[in-house]
Amino acid sequence: MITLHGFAASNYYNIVKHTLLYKEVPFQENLIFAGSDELLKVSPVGKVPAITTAEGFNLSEANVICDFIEETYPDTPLYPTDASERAAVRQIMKIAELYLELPSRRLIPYVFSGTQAPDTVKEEVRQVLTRGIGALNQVCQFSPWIAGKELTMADIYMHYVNVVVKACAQAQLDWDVLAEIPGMKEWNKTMSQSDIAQKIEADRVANMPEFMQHVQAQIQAANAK
Ligand SMILES: N[C@@H](CCC(=O)N[C@@H](CS)C(=O)NCC(=O)O)C(=O)O
Repeated sequence: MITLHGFAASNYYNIVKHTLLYKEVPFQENLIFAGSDELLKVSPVGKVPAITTAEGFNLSEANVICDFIEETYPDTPLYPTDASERAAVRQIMKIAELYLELPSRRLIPYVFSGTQAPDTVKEEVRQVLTRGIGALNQVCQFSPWIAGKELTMADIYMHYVNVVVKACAQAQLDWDVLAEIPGMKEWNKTMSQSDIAQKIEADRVANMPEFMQHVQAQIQAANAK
């Protein structure tokens, strides 16, 4: 059986968890936070998520893990068979990561510490997000799914990217980023109503207090240096 390493408050972790649940692949969860030696054994850069297969194969990076799951468990496919359509799905995921997720993540330390990011940082983040919004407005279809008629990996990926974008941009930039992409909010609501998304959200909420304790301990340790 696959072991999924990480914690339920992580949106990257939840991309993989949603994929496993959607494909009905049996797995067990190993609660582990970033920054531990145990995680480094299965994830070379020490980030969540990682998986270990029954054969003892370790793999990290959410989209790489999802592609591995897709290839290993091709039933209930999450990518189209046509190469162009498949590439279009990956394009949405890449744009979402580079131009929405990663710039938003620059604001996370300020969100966690309850401080405001410097204006220069905010401006840089705003510029990258603006590019991402422009790109997603060109490539997202919402007809009804993000890449067209079928639900794909891009739907799962974007749904969990939006968790971070929403929280960070609202708190630090006073900006409702999802409202800038017509159709995104309605689609996101549909995504959040699935049984899988609701289970993942319940697990995320349950894990939050322990995760925040971990974050506070890390902040205190850094301040003590
Ligand atoms: N590129 C990685 C990013 C994963 C990531 O940033 N995970 C966060 C948790 S949501 C993490 O482990 N952060 C700890 C760190 O940056 O050291 C992926 O796609 O899996």
